Amino acid sequence: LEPLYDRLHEILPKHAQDVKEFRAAHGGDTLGILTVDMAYGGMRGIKGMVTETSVLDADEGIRYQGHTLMELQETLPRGPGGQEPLAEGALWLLLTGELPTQEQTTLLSKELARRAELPHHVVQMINNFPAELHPMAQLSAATTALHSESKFAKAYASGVPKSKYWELTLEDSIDLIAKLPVIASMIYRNVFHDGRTVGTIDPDKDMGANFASMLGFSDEGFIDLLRLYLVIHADHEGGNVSAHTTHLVGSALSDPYLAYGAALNGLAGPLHGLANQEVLSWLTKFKTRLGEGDDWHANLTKQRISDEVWNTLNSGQVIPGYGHAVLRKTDPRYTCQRDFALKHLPDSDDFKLVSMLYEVVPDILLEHGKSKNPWPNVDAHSGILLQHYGLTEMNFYTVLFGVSRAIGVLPSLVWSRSMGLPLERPKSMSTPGLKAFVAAA
Ligand code: CMX
Repeated sequence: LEPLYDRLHEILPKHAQDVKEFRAAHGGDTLGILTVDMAYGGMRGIKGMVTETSVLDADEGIRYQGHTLMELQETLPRGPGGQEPLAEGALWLLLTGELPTQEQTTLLSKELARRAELPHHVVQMINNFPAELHPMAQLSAATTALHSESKFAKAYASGVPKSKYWELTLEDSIDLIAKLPVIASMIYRNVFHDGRTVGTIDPDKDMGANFASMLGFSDEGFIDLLRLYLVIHADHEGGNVSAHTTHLVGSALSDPYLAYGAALNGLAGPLHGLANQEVLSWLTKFKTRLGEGDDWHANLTKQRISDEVWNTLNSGQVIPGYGHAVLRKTDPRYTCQRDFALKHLPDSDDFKLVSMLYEVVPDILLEHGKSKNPWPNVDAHSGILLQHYGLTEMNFYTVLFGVSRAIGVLPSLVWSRSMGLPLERPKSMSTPGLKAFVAAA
């Protein structure tokens, strides 16, 4: 990986120096007003942390190092015969801020393949998990157990200087990103199939192709979908639960395995990554109510959708896949997947259902009057694409998200360590304390 290390040795220290000078000149400037509602309201809108890898605009969506996802679909290197960008290209971009060449992307593909092997104790641990344990709990436990491999933790224990932290964080991050598809595939084969390994890692193939093969899929359309999936789920700036958890736990100098294991537990929540499973579960129940077996689509009307959505809302539940803490327009990650569906499965009944929901749900959420954003997010679409290619086990969907998210948040951890960002420790207040503060102001 010499070319990557060389670039990062040029880029990151220069950036750290730039930050130092910026802080010396503007460290005392204010970034906005804090209100009592912000303290109670999940800190929405507080500009309280720095994430260099990506920035989310409420209307436009995410940009990875300044590039929109639509741009990246055009500019990142693609897999052989495929039309979708490679995750390795996104990884290079998020780490360096530079669009990679085909050669640099291939270098990363080969390196990820080389580092994929799991230690014996983690293989044993995964094989001993009961099939009833949710795949996300398995993924997070196995990730945490990889702590045994941490180069960062070993070097820290032997007194490595702070200036080297980012290099060791990078080593662990690349190792972990390489191993996650293997862990995920083992979990998939154990929980939903006979536990036997199917595909093996081919060092001449990309991450998406190898991952698909280990899951047991060879369809070119599925491989391309997985490549797209891995790219669009990778990063969503710093405040979302999984990115923020990685940053917070990493700020205690817990190594990347411990930090990302914690993040996966957050991703497993129904308001965050588990929403992709929740969407499919919601759709499946709705289809069952519409009709027996495959007959459901004959009874599908906008009125039936509207009734179902209102029933869900009136029983106090959220409509999974809709709404967002920051976005105020349709999530471009939804649009990328919709475009994929229009290209590859335009006649799918499930796609028609998801498209009709898109026409019906936003108006209902507006009328309902609670959600600040009535538009669909990334999770509203992913499930039906996976169903189309035969990955039907919805309890597994968040694991795919978990493999992808590492590609964004671990580079962010590398940037954080290179800037020497400190332990995260915001001030909290009690209600009596807030009341006294407001009274005295
Ligand atoms: N259906 C029904 N009600 C919704 C809603 C939805 N899809 N989205 C928001 N609301 C409600 C909230 O529950 C909240 O109600 P209360 O005041 O009773 O608590 C109110 O609208 C205001 O919420 P908000 O400010 O618009 O949204 P938040 O920032 O609090 O929450 C999110 C954002 C994503 C958790 C929320 O929109 C939601 O629960 N969506 C459904 C779950 C989902 O799709 N999550 C995936 C997000 C993407 C990801 O992280 O993977």
